[in-house]
Amino acid sequence: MNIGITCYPTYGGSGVVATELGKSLAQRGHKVHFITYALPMRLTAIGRAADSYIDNIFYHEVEMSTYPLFEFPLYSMALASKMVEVARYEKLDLLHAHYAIPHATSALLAKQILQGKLKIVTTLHGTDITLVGQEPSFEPLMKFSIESSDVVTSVSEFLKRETIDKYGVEKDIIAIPNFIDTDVFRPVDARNLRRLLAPGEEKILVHVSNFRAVKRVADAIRAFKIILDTGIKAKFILVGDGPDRGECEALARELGIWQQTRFLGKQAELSSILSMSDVFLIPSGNESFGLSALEAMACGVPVVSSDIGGLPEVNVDGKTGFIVKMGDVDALAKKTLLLLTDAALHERMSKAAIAHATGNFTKEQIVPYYENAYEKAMSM
Ligand code: GMT
Repeated sequence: MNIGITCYPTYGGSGVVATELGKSLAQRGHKVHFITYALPMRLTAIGRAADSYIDNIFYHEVEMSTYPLFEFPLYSMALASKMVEVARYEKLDLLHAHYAIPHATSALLAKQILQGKLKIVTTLHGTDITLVGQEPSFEPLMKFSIESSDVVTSVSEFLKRETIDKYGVEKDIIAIPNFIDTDVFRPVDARNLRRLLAPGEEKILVHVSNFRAVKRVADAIRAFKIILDTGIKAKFILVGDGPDRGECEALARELGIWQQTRFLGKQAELSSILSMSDVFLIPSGNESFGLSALEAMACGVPVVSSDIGGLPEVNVDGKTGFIVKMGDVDALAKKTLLLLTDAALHERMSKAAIAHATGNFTKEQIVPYYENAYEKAMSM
């Protein structure tokens, strides 16, 4: 098929999923056209230009000109126009929009301009749905964008339920979980890196996110303080960047644990950092799936997560790690301590994490579900 993909090309789960999906579809023989305002992060960071499948991947930049009379950039309209151009000249079969608002909205406008000769598949990642909680006036637009798409998918059963129950959306939604590339996310020998970051043979905790308030990174830092207070020697590696990073750094200083905490910022190569770590912490207040937890599991790192959203669909409590009540910092510390102090338990959960991730969430297992969704759209 000839497929257009639109996503936010930044350091966020939805952009990662869209990019990895595009790469995988190209490997499976499809032609893939990314229609985005910048080159998707993982296309440059992990994309291997020498691979033959790169031949099937095309990038079309959405350019936004500024005009003095209009105060704000016209992103959604520039995107719809670019979608029309690419669909027309590249003869796209369908457009896959990642996010109902604003990407499916632009895609539907493009479809109307092309007089219906384009199928629209929309994937909900959660941010688009929670946005409506903050901006209730977007609700009609969100419902329209979902209900008018030919096929809609969501990244978890939780998000599917939430969209239907909470917002009364009347549409069949297909839940397709996030996936990992096991050539990239697998246990690798990271002993050198471990020696560098934990020269005193400290245990290593890790967190990866974009440091938004919803990630509750401060909970993880407070739990780390409780862990250190038991006398355990440990380091906490925090990867990523975002609005709360400054506050989190200040908190680590305030709690007197700065020397044991390392903020690494955005990192393109994650598998070594994950592979050298003992426990992955994800205490989010909202998480429709939790791709970063899945990536950690694939590298053999047990996860201690909150009980929110789609996280229990990824992390199996008592098997691949532990689940604690969102906001319960003591429980977060207690369960993490169990993994740090019981080597047999850690090994069991590490193996189970790899087995769960590779047994259920590989690109080979999941991408065909997207192909089915595309076929369903084409048959409509
Ligand atoms: O979590 C973020 O801040 C990024 C966000 C996004 O919209 O890119 O991630 C969402 O989509 C990911 C891929 O489907 C999911 O794994 C994340 O759980 C989801 N984030 C939230 O629901 C907060």
